[in-house]
Amino acid sequence: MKTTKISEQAIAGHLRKLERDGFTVLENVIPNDLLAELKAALAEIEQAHEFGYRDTAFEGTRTTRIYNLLGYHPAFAKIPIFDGTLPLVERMLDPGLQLSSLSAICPGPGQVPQPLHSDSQMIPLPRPHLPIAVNSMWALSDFTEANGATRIVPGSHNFDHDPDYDGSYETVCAEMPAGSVLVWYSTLWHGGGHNKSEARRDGIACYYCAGWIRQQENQQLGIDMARLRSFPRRLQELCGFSVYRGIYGHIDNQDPIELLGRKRTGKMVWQASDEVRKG
Ligand SMILES: O=C(O)CCC(=O)C(=O)O
Repeated sequence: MKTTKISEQAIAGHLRKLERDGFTVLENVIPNDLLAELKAALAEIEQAHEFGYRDTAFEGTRTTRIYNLLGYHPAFAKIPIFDGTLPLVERMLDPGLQLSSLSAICPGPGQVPQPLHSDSQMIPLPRPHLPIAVNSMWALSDFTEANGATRIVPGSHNFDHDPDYDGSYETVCAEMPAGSVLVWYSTLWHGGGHNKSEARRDGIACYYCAGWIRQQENQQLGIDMARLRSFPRRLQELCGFSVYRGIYGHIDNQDPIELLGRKRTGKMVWQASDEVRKG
């Protein structure tokens, strides 16, 4: 079987591009069978629920958005831990990262451009700052200028402010074929484009954050326990069933992974520091 794992060489190249531009595209990294599975899962949940269009300008009044995807279908569990992307994101943050949110973002025909924004603009830290979150957009259909591919202001991840909600800015369009993934630092200025085509643009945004800040979606409460127990361990950790650097996220000195019937592997900070003192 062909490996999907991103190589060290590819990671190094993408990190260079990310440092300069704030974004990079991993072209054709999603295997065809996974792409087909995700499209089928999206169609299945849309048939089962009446999601409809959203009703705010930011979310898009001609856009189908489905939040908390992990709660709806097991196929989506493959996205956050995909080895073609996660190792790159681990290098942009650190391996203690978490999944911040997983949502489908599908602007339909006639959807006007989304206001430009940065994904972490609600976090009250002076910019620029160290990386706190990383977003990625999985292209389930081709992303073209005509169907509203994500618009980007290259280099804006290093600006000292966020964009004005009604501002007009020079952007480039992140066009990519279906099966590709756009990755960007949360501080990058970007927004969905104008869908002037006759078809929907289907994407899934897989948003990660550092292990020491709050997740955007509350996955510990939003996904039912039976489903959480069925996830691979790494996904459970990303969903917040983990302890960052042996302290953040503990429950009564226990690792929350134990609530899912697993044994903790790392030491709590107190045990680790006692061992250091004992020499
Ligand atoms: O749809 C897109 O291309 C970007 C969406 C986005 O940035 C958001 O909703 O925060």
